[in-house]
Amino acid sequence: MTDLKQKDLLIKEWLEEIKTYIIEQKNEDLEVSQKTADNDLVTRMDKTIEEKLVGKIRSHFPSDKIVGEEGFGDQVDSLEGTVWFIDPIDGTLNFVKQQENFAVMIAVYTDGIPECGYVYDITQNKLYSSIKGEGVCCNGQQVQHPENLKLNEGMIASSSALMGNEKKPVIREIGRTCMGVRMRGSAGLETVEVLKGNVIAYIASNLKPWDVAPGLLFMSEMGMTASQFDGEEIDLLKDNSIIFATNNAHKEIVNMLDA
Ligand code: 2AM
Ligand code: CA
Repeated sequence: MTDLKQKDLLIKEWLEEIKTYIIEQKNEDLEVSQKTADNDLVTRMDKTIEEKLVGKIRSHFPSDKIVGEEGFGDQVDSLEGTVWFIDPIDGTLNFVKQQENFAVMIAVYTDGIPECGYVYDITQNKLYSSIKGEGVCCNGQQVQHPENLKLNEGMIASSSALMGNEKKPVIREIGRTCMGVRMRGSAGLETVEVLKGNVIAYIASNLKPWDVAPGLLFMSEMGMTASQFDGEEIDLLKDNSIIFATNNAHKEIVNMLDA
């Protein structure tokens, strides 16, 4: 078995442990607190899950670097070597308010090239995973490539922050050009909607590296396009405003954003 396959199995084992932990803890006090704003929350679970994952990575791969949302990782200013991206709970507001529509996310990159990525929809029991070159699977079953639809042939996903931003009316114009807008509140799960073909694009502003790291691999494995709003490559060392889309819809969205 290759090192990458072994790593993939190990990560999947860790994710199963995390799922069991979340299910066990779900009726306990989440100890919710605010970070940068009223709707930017963190819970005891976000912190504990990240701490657990960082501990496992450090014990198995001590020379790798870790970029994590809750600060248990490293200060990373270069993508040289192997870098792990961890979002212990993506969609924390959903986790607190709905106890569903959240995901645990991990991605591993070496010298800026993706190796593997994971988005685990815990309550739906659906693990989306990818090893570079092998496409994307859901619970081990290959996800089929969606049709390369144009903007007026499907719906888009976006964030409420971006859709409600009065300084960016073009986003609502994009929303009117397509068949409808859906907002799920988890960057990872919105990305999954794109690769399944449920929406033709996900457009969101100021996402953190851990919000997009697995999705970037998923998009390339599905032959779809991922970029920043201006069409430039996504940079995993900074915040990015991103478009994940079918190739046709991507071209139209970049043109509209540029107009
Ligand atoms: P999070 O739950 O891990 O913070 C919500 O539209 C999506 O955007 C979620 O995936 C959320 O990730 C992400 N996001 C990134 N930055 C955010 C912020 N400052 N406030 C709220 N959500 C943010
Ligand atoms: Ca998070």
